[in-house]
Amino acid sequence: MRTNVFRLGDEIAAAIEAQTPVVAMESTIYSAFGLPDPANREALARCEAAIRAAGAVPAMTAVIDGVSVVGVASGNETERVLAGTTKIAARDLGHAHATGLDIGVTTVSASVTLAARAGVAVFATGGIGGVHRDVAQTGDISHDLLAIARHRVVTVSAGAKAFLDLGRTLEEFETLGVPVVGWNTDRFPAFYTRDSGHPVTMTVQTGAEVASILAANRELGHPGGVLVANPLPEADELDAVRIDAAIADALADAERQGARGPGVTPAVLGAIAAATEGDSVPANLALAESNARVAAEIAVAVADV
Ligand code: PSU
Ligand code: MN
Repeated sequence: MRTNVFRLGDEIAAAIEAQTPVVAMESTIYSAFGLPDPANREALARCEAAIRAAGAVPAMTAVIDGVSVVGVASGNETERVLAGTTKIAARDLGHAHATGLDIGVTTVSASVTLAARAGVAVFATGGIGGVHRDVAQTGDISHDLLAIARHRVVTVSAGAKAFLDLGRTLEEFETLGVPVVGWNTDRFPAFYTRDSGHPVTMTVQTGAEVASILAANRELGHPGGVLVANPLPEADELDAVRIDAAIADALADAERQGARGPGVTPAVLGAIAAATEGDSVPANLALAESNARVAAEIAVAVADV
């Protein structure tokens, strides 16, 4: 039996020891599942710089040689992760270990699980998974939602991908008992656009407010995490009509390709990038960086509580 199931990167272990704020990051969006090369590298560099500039340490999660890692080292280890071709959700972590998987890129559900295991309270992503529009036929609901509900970690996201059923995604969060907190907004963002038309459950302006929600939930014994919904910067917003048309085409495309299960999200993201002639990519980079910055501000506040 392999003994090493989990490890912290050296810098993260030292940061946790010194009580320096840490922000966990997923790795699926920085792989070919999320963004084309070299946009993936640029996204990672911008997110890490934003986190450091705000006074926190970035900790990307991944599976490396069968070990679940929080804090992938820069250089060769990061290169291997960016080139990863196996998508790992929370339920896959055990199997990845048992088989000694060389590289696995972690989704939101896996990253939140590993952040909780590491004692890291804040996690930044681009957009979470959610309830798919064809859920009545497929039953497709991302495990991201249950993982966020299960672990006491703050997830910062630009809403959920616009190709999902956002109304039903929000209903699911209500069912699961997850507060959906708007960062300087009372509307749930739709990833490429700032307003999905759906309200959030509450609005906050500061990291301290989020830290206070987390602390209160802990004190009250309310389990699970908080979703912070951060709209992408106004300057990077895409035209809603254009993106809706691209999404409709992308969903039809993914269906034609016969994408199923974990293959659906990457197929649809690729088709949206093609349909918008790449305009979705800078928007994706800008929102990931903005989420990283907000997550770091929250992590700094959490460390202060
Ligand atoms: N949104 C993006 N890019 C991504 C993802 C979401 O813009 O790469 C990834 C995230 O890792 C998320 C996952 O956790 O897709 C959800 O996959 P699924 O729908 O199979 O649960
Ligand atoms: Mn799914």
